[in-house]
Amino acid sequence: MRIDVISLFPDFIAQCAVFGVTGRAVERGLLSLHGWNPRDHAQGNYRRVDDRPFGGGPGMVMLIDPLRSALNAARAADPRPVRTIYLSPQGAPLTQAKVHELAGRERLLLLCGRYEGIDERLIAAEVDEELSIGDYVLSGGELAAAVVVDAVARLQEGALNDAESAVQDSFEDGFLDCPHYTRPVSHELGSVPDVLMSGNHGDIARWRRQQSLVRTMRRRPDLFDESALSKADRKLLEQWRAEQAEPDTAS
Ligand code: 4HQ
Repeated sequence: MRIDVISLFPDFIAQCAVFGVTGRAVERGLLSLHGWNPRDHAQGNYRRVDDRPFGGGPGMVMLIDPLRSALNAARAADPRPVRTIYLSPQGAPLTQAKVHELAGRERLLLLCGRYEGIDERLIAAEVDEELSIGDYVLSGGELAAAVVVDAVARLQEGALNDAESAVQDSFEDGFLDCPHYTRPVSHELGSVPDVLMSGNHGDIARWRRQQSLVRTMRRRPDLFDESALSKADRKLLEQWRAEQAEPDTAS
């Protein structure tokens, strides 16, 4: 997959492709990242990329033309069709389902705004989709674009090693991940739950599933719909509730 990023700080995006899973995806030829600076497409001695907002108010707004020229240069660099995405708090929330959809595309073109944002006419004419990485305000779209690049890169076939398999991650099945433990078995901070040392893979799988369910219910009630649970999941939740009601029966 090829990702092009329009940004006043293209080096920032390039740095995403250096470390860890993303770096490995680039090394393995699964991902290529290309930065485009609208300043290189700006006119005049000052190479302006922004101007004051009509109607007044604080801050600056990014100009249409340097961005449009950078977008067109990025599009022309590869013949395959490309989806243009603007990162902003006004966008639809980025979810793991959306990440899967984006990861299946051959090309993405990510548009990063600075200042107060981008002239709305450029967004209306050139952007296919507006995405937000969360309900908070960044000083630019670069970190949001880096989030998209990272989340999409690790889903490319062959990017993760076997040990890093994505299927168990939080959100892949709509629930939060279960807790994880490693050596030592006993530590002054506590011991590892017995079930994980039991060697009974059925019990371990059920315990992990139960932990995922309970954590999601408690920490993310917005994601949790008890009425949509399978019979098996409902049973795990009922068992957990019974244990809460009578915590001493095991010892
Ligand atoms: N910004 N999710 C404002 C964000 C953001 C977000 C990017 C700040 C766009 C103009 N982007 N600029 N949250 O806060 O994606």
